[in-house]
Amino acid sequence: MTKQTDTLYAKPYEDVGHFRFDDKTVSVFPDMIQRSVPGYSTIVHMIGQITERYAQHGTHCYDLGCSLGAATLAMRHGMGTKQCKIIGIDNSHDMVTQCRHHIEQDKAKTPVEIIEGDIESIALQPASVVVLNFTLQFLPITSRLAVLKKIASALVPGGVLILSEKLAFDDPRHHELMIELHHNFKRAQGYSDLEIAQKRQALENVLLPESFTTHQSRLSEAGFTGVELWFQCFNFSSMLAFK
Ligand code: GEK
Repeated sequence: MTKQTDTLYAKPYEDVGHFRFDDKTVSVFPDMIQRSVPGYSTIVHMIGQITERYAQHGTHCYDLGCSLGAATLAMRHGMGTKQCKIIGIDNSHDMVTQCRHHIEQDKAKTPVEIIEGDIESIALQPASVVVLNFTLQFLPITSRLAVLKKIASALVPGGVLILSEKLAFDDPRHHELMIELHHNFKRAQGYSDLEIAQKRQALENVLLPESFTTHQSRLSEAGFTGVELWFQCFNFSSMLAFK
């Protein structure tokens, strides 16, 4: 993937507006997510390893909110020779166009289909691995249970959901501490205080983080039999939810 440096919030804006997954974001996305999400590469790499363990012959594997297909490709390469079909879904037209291009350049054999659609309304086929890598956090809170119920009922026995999310913390001191540590991480990645502040403002009411306990109880309510936090760095996490 080409890596153009993310300077979207480098100049001061009178009104930063809401963050959008448009062509400007797409052009800098690999750099943006890499420098903004601590542990992103590790998580994507591990999605490949978890797929290797959980993908079941003759089922589907989904990457919901696939963006440019990083997790889709990790799944494709982790799959080995198992005969599965991978489906990536994203509701950003610009993301989907660029994602299809990336997938075409990859020569692995597992079939991949990239669909432009909304994960709230799309129907799912029987699946063994479903990935929501930093996507659920962009859905309205009131829609999240229904999406998770749909995933739980599509998963075959022994299937798994990999759910990566930015977290909130119940204790306000811990919540602020994690935000501060994350901002230090971004500064160390070369983002200025202005970029950090404007991006934070743009994501206000767009990215809605929740606590691990909230995710855990919603996942149980949705029909998952167990949930484990397998990765956390500051306020960024990834969970496994088992069917
Ligand atoms: C990665 N998983 O690189 N339906 C479909 N797609 C959606 C919806 C929706 N309702 N809402 C948001 N999206 C990727 C990173 S980015 C995370 C995921 C981030 C899509 C949105 O268009 C975007 O591409 C993606 O979810 C979230 O492993 O930018 O922090």
